[in-house]
Amino acid sequence: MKIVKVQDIIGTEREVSDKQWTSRRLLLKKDGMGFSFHETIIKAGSEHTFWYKHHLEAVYCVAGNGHIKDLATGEVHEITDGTLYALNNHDKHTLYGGTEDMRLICAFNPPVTGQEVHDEDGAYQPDSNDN
Ligand code: 9YT
Repeated sequence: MKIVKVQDIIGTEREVSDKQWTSRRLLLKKDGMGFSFHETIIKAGSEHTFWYKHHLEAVYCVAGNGHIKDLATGEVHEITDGTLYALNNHDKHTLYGGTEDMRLICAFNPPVTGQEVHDEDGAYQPDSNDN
């Protein structure tokens, strides 16, 4: 059994940030669960376009608020504590931080290795070492 405390991840290589978001990778591919598990903080008022072409992602909001826009349809959905969105079609989307920082719990399939960076499309490349 593994026990992971987010406070032990802060400031390590499992915490990745830019000015407007921070993500803490509680579980990565190397943890052997078949998915990765993250806590992502989206800053109030910020805007992010992501397109996980090679991953499926489920995201559950536990605090704060914001919106998500499906860039294929233009539909916008409110996100508050208790909302989950599932990018079951690798949906390209824009996330908008609301009036308070949004705290999101995310799972990725296949799992993120921790080495990925967002490319110009907001995607992470697939893991090339899939063994
Ligand atoms: C909200 C969201 O899509 N989070 C994804 C995880 C984050 N970009 C990371 O840990 O790489």
